Amino acid sequence: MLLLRRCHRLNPIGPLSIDRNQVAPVVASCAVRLCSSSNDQRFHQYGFSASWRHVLAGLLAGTGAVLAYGLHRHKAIEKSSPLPIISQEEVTRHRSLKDGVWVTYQGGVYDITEFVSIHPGGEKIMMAAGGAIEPFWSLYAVHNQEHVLEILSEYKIGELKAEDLKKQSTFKSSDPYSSDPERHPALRTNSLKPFNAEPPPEILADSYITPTAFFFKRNHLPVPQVDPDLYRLHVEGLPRGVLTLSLEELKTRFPKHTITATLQCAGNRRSEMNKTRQVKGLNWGFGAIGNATWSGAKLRDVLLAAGYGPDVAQWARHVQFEGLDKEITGSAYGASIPINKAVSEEGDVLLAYEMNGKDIPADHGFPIRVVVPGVVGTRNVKWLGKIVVSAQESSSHWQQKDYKGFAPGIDWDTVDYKSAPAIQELPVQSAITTPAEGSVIDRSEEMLTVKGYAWSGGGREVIRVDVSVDGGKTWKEAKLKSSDKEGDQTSPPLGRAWAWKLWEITVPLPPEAQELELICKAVDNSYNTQPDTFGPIWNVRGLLSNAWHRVKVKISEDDDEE
Ligand SMILES: Nc1nc2c(c(=O)[nH]1)N[C@H]1C(S)=C(S)[C@@H](COP(=O)(O)O)O[C@H]1N2
Ligand SMILES: [Mo]
Repeated sequence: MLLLRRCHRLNPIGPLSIDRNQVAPVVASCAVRLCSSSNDQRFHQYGFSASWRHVLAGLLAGTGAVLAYGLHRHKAIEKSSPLPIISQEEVTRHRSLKDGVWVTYQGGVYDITEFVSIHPGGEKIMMAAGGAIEPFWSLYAVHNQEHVLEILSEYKIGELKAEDLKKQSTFKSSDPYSSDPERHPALRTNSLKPFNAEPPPEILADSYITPTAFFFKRNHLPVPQVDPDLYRLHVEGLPRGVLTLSLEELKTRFPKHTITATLQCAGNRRSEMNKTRQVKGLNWGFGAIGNATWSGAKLRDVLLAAGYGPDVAQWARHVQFEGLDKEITGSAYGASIPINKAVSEEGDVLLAYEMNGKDIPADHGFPIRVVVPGVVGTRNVKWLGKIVVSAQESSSHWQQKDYKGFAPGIDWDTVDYKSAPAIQELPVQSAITTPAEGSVIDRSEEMLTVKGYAWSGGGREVIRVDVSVDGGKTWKEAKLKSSDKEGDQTSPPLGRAWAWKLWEITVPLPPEAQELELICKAVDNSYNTQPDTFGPIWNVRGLLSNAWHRVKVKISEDDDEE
């Protein structure tokens, strides 16, 4: 806990990224490349998964540890090892099947010539020949690393000369983010690695459906590359055993449902809360929210097919999701939702394979992501690899040690993550997208149009947005839109208002004012509304930031009258 707190202090992205950033860069690279990579899937396909499992628990501490701690120990190993000491030069001479294929790993030298032909990843292993294998494992390392090490140990032939090992430590590790997809340059980037970005604020409410390219992207880890042909979804925890589904099966065995749903990160509008008092987290503006159509199989249908029934309902309380993106420790991104939401016919939880009518793009969870409408972004697990029906919540960091709310008096020294429930349904939210903070309005225009979005969690429909142009003294009701169609005010089914409403209001400019404070606040159909200020809802992680949105604009003097 102490460590965790310290991490939070040091790094705005949170404790996990910090580990990665702080340890030697080689460790960072060794961490990831993902269980979903086609390599891994190949392991499964060829039945290698058993033999490749359990590999490098120690390895993960591995490369970095060698550099930081192991280097000076290596000299001792050199002396005591029964195996010969081999120079890098010698290793480098062994780069073909004819001369032998040697690699180094953590200061050991391995002759893997015989292994090449049975390597599940095929010829690719030859790229590592004559050199260190660590940088390649940073690309292809998988959850089953421990076992790889076991296999490797059978081929050990010597110890690398200590001084040559030292040289290796200066290797530029390959970047686990190097295969992240291209992104639109218009996005406002909050963090590059992992990639976190939001659209330019002014365009957010210009389209009821957020264009995919501009939809905010919130990744905790590198984007895993998944081969759709090799992709498998595992459904576990049910008495009938594991149900494994290919992408094709998900698409053809279950009816396709389409919903329009808004996704919001718990950290949306954190930057405003941060102005009240400093919080820890990515400095999101009000763009960590977007509205898209999602198509896929209903989670309910898949769970029923996997054997969910009244007997399971007796004990099952949560549905856990695991992503194919992995932390340095090998643990996958994960989260869970209450079972009731998952199996409810009206819950509309999707295993989505389409976003806005196209295959879900890499950044948003290709090929499958969970869409849990009405529920905080973090539970909408991308690159879904595994579903587990359980009596317990997900044990992942993101379920247990993050994404919870605390009282304003709790700080990093007193926070007890066990004391608060995980955020699920989000509170009511709204923001002004135009005009932008600080913009100058021409007095001769006489009228001012204010636009924005409004949404509430849990399927609660926004029934009203109140707007003030005088700092909250007087209020007017904005016009709500339920699509891009002019005047569309259709209501969704009760309790299933998953999508935001856009709103707009045109008001006369107050005659004397030189500056205006514009404010919006939304009301949902439970008559929940937003608090007026951030002080009383301030929390150490800057989550659930939904106080009235205030925008100050200036009014320029009318040129004609000068
Ligand atoms: N596998 C995985 N799923 C994930 C995440 C992640 O990092 N990995 N980020 C979560 C968070 S915190 C949010 S807000 C949403 C963001 O979804 P988006 O990038 O499609 O907007 O995805 C969630 N699902
Ligand atoms: Mo998030």
